[in-house]
Amino acid sequence: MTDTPRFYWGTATAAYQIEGAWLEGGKGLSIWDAFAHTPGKVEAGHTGDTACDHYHRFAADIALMQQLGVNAYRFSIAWPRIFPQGRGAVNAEGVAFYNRLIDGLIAAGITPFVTLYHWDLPLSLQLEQDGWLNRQTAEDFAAYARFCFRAFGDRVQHWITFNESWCTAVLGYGTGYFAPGRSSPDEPYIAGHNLLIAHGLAVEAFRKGGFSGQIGLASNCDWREPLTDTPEDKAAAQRSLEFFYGWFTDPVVLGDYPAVMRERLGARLPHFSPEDQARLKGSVDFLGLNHYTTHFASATPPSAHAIAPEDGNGGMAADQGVYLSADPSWRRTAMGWFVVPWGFRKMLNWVHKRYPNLPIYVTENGCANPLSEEENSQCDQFRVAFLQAYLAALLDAKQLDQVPVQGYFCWSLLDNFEWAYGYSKRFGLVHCDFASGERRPKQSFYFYQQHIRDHHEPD
Ligand code: PNW
Repeated sequence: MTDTPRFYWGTATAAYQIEGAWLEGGKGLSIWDAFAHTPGKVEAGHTGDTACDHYHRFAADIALMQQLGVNAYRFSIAWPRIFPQGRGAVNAEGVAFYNRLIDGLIAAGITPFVTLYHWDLPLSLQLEQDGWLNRQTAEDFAAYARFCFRAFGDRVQHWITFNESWCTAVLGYGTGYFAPGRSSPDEPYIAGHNLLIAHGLAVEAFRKGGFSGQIGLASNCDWREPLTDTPEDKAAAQRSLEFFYGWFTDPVVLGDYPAVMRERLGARLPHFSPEDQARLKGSVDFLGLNHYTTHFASATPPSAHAIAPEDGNGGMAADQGVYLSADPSWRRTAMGWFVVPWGFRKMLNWVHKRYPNLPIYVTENGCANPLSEEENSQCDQFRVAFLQAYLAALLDAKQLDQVPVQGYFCWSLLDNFEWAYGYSKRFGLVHCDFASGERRPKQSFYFYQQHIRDHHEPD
């Protein structure tokens, strides 16, 4: 099967955020099951136990996507549904579920983009070996990935090993806002290192196994605009981008961490062995970018409108020597994230310039609507305006700047479990009533549907 170079218009979700059925179908527990069940970790004590009940309603969700008109769908496989203990015995019921989902998508003319890790590490690997602090978890991930390539690779041609390793490392091991809830200055760099090693091992298994298709990463990055024109602020913005997107992209394209990270972190940043380095260099067929917002960056404290670290860069500011701030006129989403469409265009250009020759997929972009529940359930005009502006910026980058963007995945198809915020933030094109499971397309659903019709590229 060859990959036709058409543009993919899609939506994205993640297993723990939508599936529910946390104790069904032979699934093992994940670190997010444990974290959400720990009092005080998630707003209002919400959990993903039922979420959107997608495990039972996936056929209806495929029908919604058909109605929307997308030709691609990015979802994640729950590792503990395949290997309940992280390794060893396979859970056939879990494999059967993803077979049904993949077959249903293909029958509907929707290309599956499969993420292998969207944060739901099997709990046993956390308890037995400290999760991503231990290289053994990278070996276990590679075995799980190899199993998925064999089980689903006859139909899946687009693979993403890791979603937002920055979040796993910084929020999971630095601030502790996300599972496993650890808080340390150095562990983010160790966890990040093992995530990269895991990616390298998985891609080696993919390529040596002779599977067809493409494999890459979905890494997040916010744009950093120099606060002033001084060389110091320009360098601060560049440094911040290298600590953010470069941290996980330089190694898989160029073979090592950005020089500025090594300079500033010294021995706190682990080294790759020559074997790991050889595996990593050139280990992506495309670049995935999850993009949500923009900040100003400066080398010295801004005189006004500073962003608190916990609001922006997750506490790694001291390591970077960068201060973040914002323009008070920028609108904010319900997450408090700034709406700056021109930052998206600059971000895409930066990625292409630093890593030429690689196609780019925008693997996530979207917003949590700040309007009231009533407006949010139908007339999500804030989201319509957000998408209108960000999609225009995308098309400018693609058409005017010649950035090789080949796909865009709106986050998210459905309102879902928004991690530490529980169900209090709604990112969906489709409203979900979490009590009844009922789905109802919002205004943004019809907006995106029309956008896809207007920008359809023939196969
Ligand atoms: C991403 N930050 O999460 C994830 O990939 C999705 O699962 C999530 O629902 C979506 O974006 C919206 O939040 C992020 O603190 C979580 O910078 C936190 C941050 C960024 C992305």
